[in-house]
Amino acid sequence: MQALYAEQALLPSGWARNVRLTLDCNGIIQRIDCNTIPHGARRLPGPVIPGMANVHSHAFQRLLAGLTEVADYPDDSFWTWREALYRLANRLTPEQLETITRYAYLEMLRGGYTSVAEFHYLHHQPNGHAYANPSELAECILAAADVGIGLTLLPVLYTYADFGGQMPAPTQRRFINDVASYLALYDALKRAIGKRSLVVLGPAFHSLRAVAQTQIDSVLKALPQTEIIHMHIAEQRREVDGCRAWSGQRPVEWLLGRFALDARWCLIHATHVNTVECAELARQQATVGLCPTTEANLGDGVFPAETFLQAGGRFGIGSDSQVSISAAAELRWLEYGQRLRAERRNRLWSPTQRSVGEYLYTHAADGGGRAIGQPVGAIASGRRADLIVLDSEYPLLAGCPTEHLLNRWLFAGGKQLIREVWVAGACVLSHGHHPGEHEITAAFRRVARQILNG
Ligand code: NGQ
Ligand code: ZN
Repeated sequence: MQALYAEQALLPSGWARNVRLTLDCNGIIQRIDCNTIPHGARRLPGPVIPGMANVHSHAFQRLLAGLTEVADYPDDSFWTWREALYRLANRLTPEQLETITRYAYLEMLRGGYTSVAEFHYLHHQPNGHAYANPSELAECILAAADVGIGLTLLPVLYTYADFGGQMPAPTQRRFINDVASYLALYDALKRAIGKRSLVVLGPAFHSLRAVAQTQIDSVLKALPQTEIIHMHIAEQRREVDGCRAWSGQRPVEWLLGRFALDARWCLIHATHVNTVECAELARQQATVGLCPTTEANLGDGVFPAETFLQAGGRFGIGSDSQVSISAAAELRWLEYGQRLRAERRNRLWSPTQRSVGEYLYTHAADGGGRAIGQPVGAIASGRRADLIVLDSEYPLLAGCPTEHLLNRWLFAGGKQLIREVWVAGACVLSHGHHPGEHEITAAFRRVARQILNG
């Protein structure tokens, strides 16, 4: 038993004062008392909010962030970026993958993320042959989570290059499995994870470009217990056009017509959805995984968040291509996309939560936690004590009325505003510092030089 005490904490009912959290030995919140005194509890040095779930990460892409902003073609696009991405993906050794991932996860803790769903599709050797241990690369991801972040490992089924079962390109060889090899990998990972308390396993389908309906059916039939299912969808217009040419339907329309999209489903991007698709996704309680800084960077488009949230839709946020690793930046750009489109201010809020930052943060944390299958996303009993402690000494927080705290951070502050990060009742980051940071950072520098100068 352990107890924590905060003068201010953001609970599902709003900001509360003088809050005491009682945790069990697994870091799960057993009890919350408000308007109380510490009674020997450890005092947290600032306002406390729930840690954020990162619902969509390809950690290795951190090495490419900011290296694709030089114009190569008059018409640079997602698809030309993807060529650069594939070149990197085809060079990485298991050790390099682990080193980059561990560093990215350290940055995630610094950016306010206390758990991450890794959408992992790098499975084989560059020539497409399995490693002697077929789950070698996925186990590198597991190892990298030793920085103390919660991990939802999503091994990804990737079989085809495009709609209608197109043969994969040589540059995609590392990604490719059929249903049988995929399920064998899934099983091996279940064994490798064993009883690790901060790790959850779930299935993922890369996209409608990369898998066939019968494969989705077979995988879901083989994994009836799964509580989460992730998939990219409708990110680029070309993908919408390709889906229509192949099936006569838009991607989300196609999916809705064939699967009951319950609360287990997390659809990544879903950028190009119409009003009918928005309403139906919301009604079926699927989560959308929005990655606004990546979607802006890749020229994907703007998700119609106002329409989706008004329909009661659930969402989480993800750092995806890692061009930014900051929960605040994702939420800021989610709101700014809507403002730029509407030519108005303050778009995403509700009558009970008029603070844009508070509305976005609490919904993304709760929706994200659910989407990644971890008991996180709110300071509530039964949830894990994944917490962010804001720095009450930070100048912009001095005198800041409680209702503006999150807006100060999301719209005007930076990472310095995060004073401590807690995962499962353990402090993993204090003043931006992590006990392993020197080693983790030095290893990343070494790998970056090997790959970029080698
Ligand atoms: C990915 N990235 O899975 O990393 C993809 C590109 C592909 C985004 N969708 C790879 N943002 O389409 O094969
Ligand atoms: Zn992605």
